[in-house]
Amino acid sequence: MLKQFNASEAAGVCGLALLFFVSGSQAADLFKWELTSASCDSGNCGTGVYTPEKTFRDSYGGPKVTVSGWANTGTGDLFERGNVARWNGLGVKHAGESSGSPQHSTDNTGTGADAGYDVVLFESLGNKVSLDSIKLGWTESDADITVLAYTGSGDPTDSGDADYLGNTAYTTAGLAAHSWQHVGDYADVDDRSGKTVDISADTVSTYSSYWLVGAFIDLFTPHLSKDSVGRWFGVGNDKFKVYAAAGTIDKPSGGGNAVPEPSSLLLLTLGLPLIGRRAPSFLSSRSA
Ligand SMILES: [Ca+2]
Ligand SMILES: [Ca+2]
Ligand SMILES: [Ca+2]
Repeated sequence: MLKQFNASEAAGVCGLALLFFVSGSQAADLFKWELTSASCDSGNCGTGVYTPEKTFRDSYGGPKVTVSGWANTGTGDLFERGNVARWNGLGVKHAGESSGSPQHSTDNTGTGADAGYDVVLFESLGNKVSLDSIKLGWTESDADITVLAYTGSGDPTDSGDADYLGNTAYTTAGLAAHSWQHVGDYADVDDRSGKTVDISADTVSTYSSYWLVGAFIDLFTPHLSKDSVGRWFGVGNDKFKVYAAAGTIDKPSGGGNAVPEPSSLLLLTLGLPLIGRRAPSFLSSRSA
């Protein structure tokens, strides 16, 4: 026999169902890529072992990620593939760079063959993702970082693709011509809590399969400028290892085009206000 709900009970049931739907949707979206030996999937992740790329599992069972190391060491500032090794975080040894400290790290230091702007390329092997936070491991003296997202429909890791990263110059014109969107520059990540920076305010509607996290380059934010709270940006002294990246997973599969976040769309569709997009994933645990 069916129970008859009165108006108050029915409203309560609807509210609970709505809460479950919304929170369930958000929880299921989260991912966290920790570049550790424990989460290594393929590519030798032994301490200090250089390989062209390594693949890591998502801590929550979502898409795996392949990481590779690049720098603007090609002719005309073209990105050139180097090697990556893991210690307490991932370092990039670009083409021609020496392997001693601090050149072994993701850095913008050095002269001659050691000079260059190192970047780590994250490639989601599943759905597109939106990065909310980036955590560093080893740092020394300074760690200003630059983050970019690919918004085209190609494959920057495919040497036969027009948007191949190796055909892309690390200049404002070169990045724009190959659909790389500047997400932001973040100063003094080494001084922040947990060496973690929350970038979610800059990635609200950006989903991509390809993200670059690199040592600070002064293409978008001037050298020797300050951010809104007085942290200094400067090139030439940043050296760090990228420990992890986390954020939300896009539901539909497909290319690298930026699309609105499903959970935000859901809230808007329901006519509910957006009270904060989502908590930084390193500052909150996965609730379900
Ligand atoms: Ca390096
Ligand atoms: Ca260097
Ligand atoms: Ca710096």
